[in-house]
Amino acid sequence: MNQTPSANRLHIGIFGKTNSGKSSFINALTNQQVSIVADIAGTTTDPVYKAMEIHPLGACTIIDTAGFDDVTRLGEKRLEKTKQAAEKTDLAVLVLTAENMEQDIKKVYKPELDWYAYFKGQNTPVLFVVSKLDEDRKAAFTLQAEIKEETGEDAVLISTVTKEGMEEVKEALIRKVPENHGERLITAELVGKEDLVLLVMPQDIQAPKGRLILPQVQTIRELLDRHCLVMSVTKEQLLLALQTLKKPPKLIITDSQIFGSVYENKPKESMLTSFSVLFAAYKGDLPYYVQGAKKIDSLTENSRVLIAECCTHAPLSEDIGRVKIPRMLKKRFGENLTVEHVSGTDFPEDLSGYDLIIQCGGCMFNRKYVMARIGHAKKQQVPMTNYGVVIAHLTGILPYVTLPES
Ligand SMILES: Nc1nc2c(ncn2[C@@H]2O[C@H](COP(=O)(O)OP(=O)(O)O)[C@@H](O)[C@H]2O)c(=O)[nH]1
Ligand SMILES: [Mg+2]
Repeated sequence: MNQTPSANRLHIGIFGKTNSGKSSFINALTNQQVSIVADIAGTTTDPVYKAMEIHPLGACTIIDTAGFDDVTRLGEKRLEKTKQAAEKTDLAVLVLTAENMEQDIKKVYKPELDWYAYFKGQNTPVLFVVSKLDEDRKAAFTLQAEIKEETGEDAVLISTVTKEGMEEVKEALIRKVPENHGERLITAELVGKEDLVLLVMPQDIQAPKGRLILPQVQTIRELLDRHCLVMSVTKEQLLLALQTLKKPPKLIITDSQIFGSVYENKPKESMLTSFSVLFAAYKGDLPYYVQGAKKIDSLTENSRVLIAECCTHAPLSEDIGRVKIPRMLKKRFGENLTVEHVSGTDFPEDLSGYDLIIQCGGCMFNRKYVMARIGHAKKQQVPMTNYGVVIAHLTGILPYVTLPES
């Protein structure tokens, strides 16, 4: 694993009308030919996600989107995809071209201003970029002043032809990076410097050959960064490890599948939690998930449950989401219980028909996107939980799991 995981990258989404210069802007920003530039409206159809290092921003994912005024036959579908891209966006760039400056800006730039309002509502910082400065300087400056008056934002003027303004764009982007981006911790307040942490990680047939799964890798890396003492064992070596250690671990993190047996064998003083619960908190809203999991108890045979998994074909999560959880639920509430599945970024806009949503661990999604989904569920007052928390609840271990607070 040589790359920053996609979910941890700063997602910069580029939005604007078709032909405003979005794709050219990305190419100028990255000094690469990432996006196809053309003077035919609607060249960028599906959003293009491109991982790259931008000095000095670090690891980013740049999202090039279709113009939000795209009125071609596929327009509506594209708008859907653009909305999804917006939900993943940590930092939004709105690209505008100065035109019709004699008209009312509120009319000409209504889509841009509406999107600006949307991002503000999501607490997503927005950078306005006025492109094609080389074509009409006066108009660009007028637009900049209008944007300032309308939103209070300082737009950066650029030309992707002369590269004027591109350094300023980078400086502005750095100022706009959300303050807490990348600072969230998986192990939160549960451990501190020099604490001993024991990881129980079965490497069974479900584990990929020759490597560790992403949550394990990320947890180990974080604990090392936090100057903890880290020991990893499989289930069989747990007792030997505990006997060998001079003092009990401060924290034990286990794969949730073997939580019960680890709980029975752990020293009294050691806190115990699971990777999936830590990641539920890291990626989403743990208190809402716990509340949602408890809603299971009031389901009936007539209930409808939606299971949403991010990977379209990962055997392990398929087993949990496609087989394990439905089996557990049907066993308890009857075969007639309705369980529906969606995968990838498919997620229904209307959730009102569901009694419960169960989201996968979301290791491929960034926190922003998972939180946007939770936001939809909350707004429609539909309980939502995730795989790790549901399994902990259904197997009765939830009360014994140490939950991170922040
Ligand atoms: N003169 C000038 N033309 C530009 C500039 N940026 C983009 N263009 C042109 O505007 C057209 C649309 O650009 P493109 O990046 O594909 O726009 P998108 O649809 O928003 O992605 C292309 O013909 C570009 O060459 C610029 O800064 N100056
Ligand atoms: Mg484009």
